[in-house]
Amino acid sequence: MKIDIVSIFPDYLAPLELSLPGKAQAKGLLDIAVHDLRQWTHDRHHTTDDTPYGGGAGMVMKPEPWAQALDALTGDGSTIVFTTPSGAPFTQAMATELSGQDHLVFACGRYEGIDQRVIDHAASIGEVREISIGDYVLNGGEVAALAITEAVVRLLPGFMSNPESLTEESHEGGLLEYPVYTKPASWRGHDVPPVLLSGNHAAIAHWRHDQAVRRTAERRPDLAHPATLVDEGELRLVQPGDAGEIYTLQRACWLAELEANPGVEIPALKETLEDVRRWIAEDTVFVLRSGGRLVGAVRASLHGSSWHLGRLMVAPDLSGRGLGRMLLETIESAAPDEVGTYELFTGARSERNLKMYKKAGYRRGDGDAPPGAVHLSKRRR
Ligand code: JEH
Repeated sequence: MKIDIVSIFPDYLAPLELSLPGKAQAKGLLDIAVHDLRQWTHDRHHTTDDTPYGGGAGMVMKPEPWAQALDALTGDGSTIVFTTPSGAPFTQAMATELSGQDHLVFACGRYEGIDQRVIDHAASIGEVREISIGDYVLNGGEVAALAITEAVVRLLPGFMSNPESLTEESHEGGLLEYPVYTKPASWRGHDVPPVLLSGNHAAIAHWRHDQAVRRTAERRPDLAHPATLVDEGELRLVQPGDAGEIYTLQRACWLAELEANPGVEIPALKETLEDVRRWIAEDTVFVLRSGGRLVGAVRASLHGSSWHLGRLMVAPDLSGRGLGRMLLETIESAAPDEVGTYELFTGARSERNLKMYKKAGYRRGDGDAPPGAVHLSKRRR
């Protein structure tokens, strides 16, 4: 792979040419060259910026030097990457895509960015990507080009010393990593979790998966959980747009509950759509979709060290398929670390629910239940 990087601060990227992917460069797998944009200026002051048409703060990079740089550096099959705050968010999938190209040219802007006609021109001579490395403001595109280069170069065949670690990482919309430990087993009063010293490989795998799920739910609610993808459908954290369907499903489910428990006050049936919008924003809520249809949901909120579960619902036509149990396990595993007890209420005569909760390890709790309901609880294992 050939990588050309153009910047008015080439020193910023100079280490790339030498050290970083040194091994790959030495093996001839990779050739990185950094270029000073000013070599394509022709005035005495090597001017690269000018005032913006239409007014406004700051300066804009002039088109002529950029066009000359791109014309000089690109050829058939070049991919031209503009790092820009208004680019598409950089992902591991993009790194994989870029690592399959023969030639990348990074255009690193400064000031308020590059005259749009440079990007338009680039699209006529190569494949253009406009990429951002995240929603924060940098002073120029160099750091972004550096980050993208590092992510791409480590994917090149023969670059990473241990190819196993590449196949293992499926960071594309997956779970975050579990925490890692090394010797000593006890350090400054902090012990390595005993399961990791147990030699029980199944228990270790289970613990690591559980840690990964918890971390992901806590830190990255935007990520889909492959752990929660099942044959029957897709289990995801709720989104604001789910409110209407939850409202409708809730009315269907708790009407059946009212029939099973005549005379019981059922808050779920008194709620407005606005109420649903409020609690899906406040609580931890998972929804289950099947073929695009919302067929299940569950919610929980933290009260001290207790995880209060509720609104476990499954579309009546899909009952008896283990979907409720799956929602229950999901909301349990999304509980934060400090949770010691799961608690919930269900109808005293809701035989099906009672059976499922009992099977899942729930027992009659000592909490006050509203009339016609029972309080159930379970210790976290
Ligand atoms: C920054 C290339 C070229 C600074 C501000 C504005 C944002 C907000 N993830 C990234 N952050 N910044 C860059 C980047 C990438 N990739 C980046 C660059 C250039 C990349 C010049 N700059 C500096 C720069 C204007 N602001 C953009 N807005 C609020 C969303 C505020 C306005 C442009 C250029």
